Amino acid sequence: MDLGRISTTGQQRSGLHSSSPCLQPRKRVTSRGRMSTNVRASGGPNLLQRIGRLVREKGQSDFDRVFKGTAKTRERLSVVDELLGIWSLDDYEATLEELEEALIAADFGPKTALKVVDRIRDGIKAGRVKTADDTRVALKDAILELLRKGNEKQGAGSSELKLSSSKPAVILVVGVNGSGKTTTIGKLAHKLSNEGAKVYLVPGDTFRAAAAEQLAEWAKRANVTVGAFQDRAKPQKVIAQGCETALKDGSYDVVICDTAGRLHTAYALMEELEACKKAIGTGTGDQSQPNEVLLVLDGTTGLNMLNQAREFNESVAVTGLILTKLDGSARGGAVVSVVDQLGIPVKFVGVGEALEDLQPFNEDTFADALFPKS
Ligand SMILES: Nc1nc2c(ncn2[C@@H]2O[C@H](COP(=O)(O)OP(=O)(O)OP(=O)(O)O)[C@@H](O)[C@H]2O)c(=O)[nH]1
Ligand SMILES: [Mg+2]
Repeated sequence: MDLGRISTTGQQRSGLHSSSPCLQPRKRVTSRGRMSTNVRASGGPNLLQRIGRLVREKGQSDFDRVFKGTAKTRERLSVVDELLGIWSLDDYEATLEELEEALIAADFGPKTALKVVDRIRDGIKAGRVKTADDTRVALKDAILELLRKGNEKQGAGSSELKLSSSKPAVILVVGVNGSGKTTTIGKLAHKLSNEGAKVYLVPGDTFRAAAAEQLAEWAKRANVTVGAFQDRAKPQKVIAQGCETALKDGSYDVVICDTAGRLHTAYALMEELEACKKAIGTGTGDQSQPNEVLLVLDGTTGLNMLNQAREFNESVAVTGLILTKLDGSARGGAVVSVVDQLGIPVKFVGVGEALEDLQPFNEDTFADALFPKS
């Protein structure tokens, strides 16, 4: 495949033409607006604003996928049941100590594990927690509360995608190498497209040609448009141009920018990422863009994800987390620690490699999956 000419789904073209079938409005009603940052979202003035909620609501029924995806973390936590099997109120301190260790072993992190155990201890002292079952419920409630509080730090409903009413709304996707950014973009594009949004993908990973090819393949599966790959171009230039192209076309609701994976400790690369974020404001002529900066965290990383999240947040002010590879990981508990300590909401979880394997994050579903009712 000639990567230099990949520009739209299933086609090889050298530029964007409004006469292209790929750029025609979909079957749903699409009102082509003026070419300005104030172009109204197609499908009604608040399609973009509603879309985050719609995507979340649709996914809520899919507990089975999240349950299956968290099997390994649950396995790791089965030691909790063993501990509670020998529960005695007279010797609760010993059990709480072991419980704290079990949570640390499941990557909840020492600070968060301590908080959880402190809450259970408070319950015991207040006489609310007496039996092994009470302790189990208190444990789940404590984790749920940390997730809820952390997720709501950026305001109510922060687990939903927050997209502006003007289009295109832009999402920047960042993360370390191999965390699942490109795969997640494909799945997310599919979800947004299913809700009626017209999506444009920007191949901002100019580090290697195969990255654009991979993104183009996902665009094809999700039936959305992808911008042209520019060999060895600066990513910030590609991103600015991609945003400008989508803006000028006028029909795109959402632009999702892929970026190359980078180590959170590589100073120059993190600076480049800041430039990529700024380029979105330049390309759209709207300094409030991107609406979302999503950090993709590999669920198999364990507690190291906390350092990653801290550094990425410092550079580009992360607005949401996506936790991938939960299906293959026993270390998903670490995300509780990130939410608790940084107050960044989790927006989605990846539970496989297929188009449908991206689930909106829901605290209750996640806690139920980790600690199912016995
Ligand atoms: N099992 C599983 N695999 C996943 C998931 N998400 C991504 N992967 C796999 O993880 C690998 C890396 O995914 P990519 O999407 O290429 O990751 P990336 O962050 O774009 O990688 P770079 O661009 O190289 O930094 C691929 O083999 C994906 O199929 C998931 O939720 N579950
Ligand atoms: Mg990639």
